[in-house]
Amino acid sequence: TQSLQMMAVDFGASSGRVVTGHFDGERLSIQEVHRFDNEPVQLGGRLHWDFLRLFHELKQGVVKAKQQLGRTPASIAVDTWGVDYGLVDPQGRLIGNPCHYRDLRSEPAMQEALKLITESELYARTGIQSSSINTVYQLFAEEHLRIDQNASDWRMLFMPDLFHYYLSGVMASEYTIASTSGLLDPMKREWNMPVLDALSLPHSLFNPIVMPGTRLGALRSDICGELSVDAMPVIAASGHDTAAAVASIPASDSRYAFISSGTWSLMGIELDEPILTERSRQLLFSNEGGAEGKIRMLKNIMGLWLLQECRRTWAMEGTQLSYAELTELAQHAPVNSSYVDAGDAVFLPPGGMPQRIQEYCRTSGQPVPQSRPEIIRCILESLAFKYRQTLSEIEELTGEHLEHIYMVGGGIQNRLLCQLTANVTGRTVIAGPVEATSIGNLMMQAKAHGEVKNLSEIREVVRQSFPPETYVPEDADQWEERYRQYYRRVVLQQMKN
Ligand code: LFR
Repeated sequence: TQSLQMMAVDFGASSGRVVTGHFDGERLSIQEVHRFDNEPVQLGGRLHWDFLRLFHELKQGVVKAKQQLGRTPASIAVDTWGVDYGLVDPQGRLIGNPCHYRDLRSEPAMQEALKLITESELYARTGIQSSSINTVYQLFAEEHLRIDQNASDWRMLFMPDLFHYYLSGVMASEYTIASTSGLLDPMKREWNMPVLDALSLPHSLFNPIVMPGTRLGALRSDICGELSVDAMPVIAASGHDTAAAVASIPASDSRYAFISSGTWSLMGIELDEPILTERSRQLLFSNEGGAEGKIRMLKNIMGLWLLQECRRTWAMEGTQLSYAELTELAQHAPVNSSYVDAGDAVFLPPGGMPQRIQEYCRTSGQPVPQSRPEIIRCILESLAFKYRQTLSEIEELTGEHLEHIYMVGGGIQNRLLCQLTANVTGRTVIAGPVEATSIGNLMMQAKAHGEVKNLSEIREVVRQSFPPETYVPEDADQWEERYRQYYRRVVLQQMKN
C-alpha cells in the first residue's frame, strides 16, 4: 500500500467545501482547504444555481489543495446535492444556468406529468417518491426541450456529472446521483425506458450510467495549464452527497437506521434490493442508489432547512444569529407543545419560514409559538418526533428491529438535536463523522485506486480514523408521553384531512 493524497469537492445546497485526504493504508486524515457559500440566485423569475461561480470555487480548491499537499493530488472527485442538472449542447456549452430544485416551476409540471403516468405506476417502476423536486418533473417542466429545434442534440448532466465533464471532457452519469432522478429502473440500475417514453423525454438526453468509483479520465490540459497542476485522474466516486455520507457510516453490522443530517435529513436503511410496495409509496420512502450498487431506502425530511430559513429571515429583519446562538435559545425555551410535520412539502420553498411554522400550528389547532426560542424549539422537537415516526415505518417495512441510529453530516454539530433524537426514539444514537460526505467521497476514490476492497473495509477505516460520539436516551417516559401528543396533533390530524 502506498500513501495516497486525494482531494474531494463537496457541494452542499447551502455551502461547499474542498478537502484533502491522506490515506496511509489504515487510516484516513482530512484537511479542509477551502470553504465557500452556495447561494442561489433569483433571476428572471427563476431560482438558479450560480454554476460558473461554483466552478470558480472548485478551481480555487484545486490550487489550495496543491499548495497544502506540496504536489498535485492523486485524484479528484465531486459530489453534490441530488436531482439538479445542466443541459449541454454538442459543443459542450452550458444551456443556461442550472435551475434550483426549490424553484416553483416543477410543481405544476408534476401535476401535468402525473396525467400521463400515475403516481403508483411511477413508484412501482422507479422506487422514488413523488416530489416536485425530482429530475423527472424538472425535465418535464423544461419547455425549451420541446420548443428548441436544437434540443435533440443536447445532453443532460447531473450536477456532479456536469463538474466532472468540465474537468475531464467525459460525459457520464454516475449511478448514485442518477438514482435521485426518478428516471432509473432500481432493479436493473439503468435508465427506465418505459418512464422516459410515457413522458416523451428524448432518449438522446441521457448519458451512459457508470458505477461509483469509476475513473472517468484526466484533468483537461487547459485547466492543468491555468492552475499549474498535473493531469490528475477525475473519478466518479459517489456523485450524490447523501450516498457518499452513507458510505462512510462507521458501522460494523447492518442493524441500524441512518440519518444524514444537513440542509435535509435523509433517514433510512441500506438494503440489497429496493422495496417497491404500495405501502412504502404511501409512507413516502424512496429507493436511491448507494456504493456497490446498494439501495438506500430513505425518506426526505426537511431537516435543518427549517432552521436555516428562520435564521435567514431573522437576519433580514436585522438580527444575526449563529447556529450556536439559535440552539442556545432553544435550550432555554419554555416547554413546547406545538409541532409541525417536518416532511410536509409546504416547507419546501424559501422565504417566510417563521410565519409558515406559525401558520401550520394555527391551522392544525395548536398553540402558536410566538418568540424565536419557541419557534426553534418547535422545529427541533418536530424533527426528532419525525425521526421516531420514520424509524417505526422503516421497522414496519423491513420487519426488523433496529438497535442503533447512526447520524452523520454537518447537522450533528447540533448536539441538542442528537440528544433529542436519542430521547425521543429510545435508541442509542451514534454520531459522526461530521464530514461524512467528503470522507465517503475520498474513500470511494481510494477504492478506485485499489487501496480498499469494499464498503465494509471503507467503514472499518472510517471507524478507526474518526471515532464517533454516543448519545444514550434520557427521560424515556416523559418523551413517550410527548410523542403521543405529537402523534395526536400532527399525524392523526393529517389522517383526518
Ligand atoms: C442532500 C440531498 C438529498 C436530496 C436533496 C435534494 O443534500 O442531496 O439527498 O434529496 O439534497 O437534492
